[in-house]
Amino acid sequence: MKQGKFITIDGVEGAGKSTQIDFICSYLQEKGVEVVRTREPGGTELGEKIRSLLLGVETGDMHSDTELLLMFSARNEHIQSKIQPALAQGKWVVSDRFTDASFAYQGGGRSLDLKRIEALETWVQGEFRPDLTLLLDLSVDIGMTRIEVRSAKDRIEQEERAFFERVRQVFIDRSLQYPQRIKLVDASVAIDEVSQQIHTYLEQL
Ligand code: Z5A
Repeated sequence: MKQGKFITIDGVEGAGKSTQIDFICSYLQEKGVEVVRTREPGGTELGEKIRSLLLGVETGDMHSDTELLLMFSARNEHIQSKIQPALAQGKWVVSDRFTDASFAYQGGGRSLDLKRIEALETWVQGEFRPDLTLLLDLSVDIGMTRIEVRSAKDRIEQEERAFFERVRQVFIDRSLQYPQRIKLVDASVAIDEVSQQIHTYLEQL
């Protein structure tokens, strides 16, 4: 059976994920690959509704476990109804964020037990993991400066600086734990230089 590749891109706010996904999709399409671009939380009709609940400031306070479970509920829908069917058709799927974000934001940021997140990962995904994860790394300060121009912050973006430092640290820890899959990209340099690093990993894939 034909099987496409699953690429995810992650990192702290303002790391340049959206910018680099444009590059990744163009690059793959030039190679004749059929690409499905998607995002988390979201990516499906139901997932986008869950995203509104998760990120909407009007949602107000939410227990950290509820936040984690909603992330995985949206993810289950995403995998079952969008990602796996596309891969089975030989398409490549590029997702703006995936499970590493749950480890970083809910595990690091919210200080939830990483073992409990692993249990949910196994429940929802079994052995399913991305073929390649590009982790765009840069300091929290630079990332914040890049998104300062935006009008309003979402529910999670309103967290304090220490939250995002913990998020970044978990991302880095995971890139050291899974070096075969997670490639750390220096996202502090110019856009073209970030794309160049990503290009090298895409060629390897
Ligand atoms: N979340 C979670 O908690 N748990 C989970 O399991 C999952 C997600 C899956 C989703 O937000 C939120 O959900 C996120 C994590 C949480 N929470 N927060 N906070 P999102 O992923 O949709 O949005 P985001 O994280 O806020 O991403 P972003 O801020 O939109 O940033 P970005 O896509 O990485 O960056 P960008 O839009 O490409 O670039 C930002 C600006 O910087 C823009 O003006 C660019 O032109 C500029 N830029 C980009 N690259 C460069 C370079 N290299 N140099 C200079 N300027 C640059």
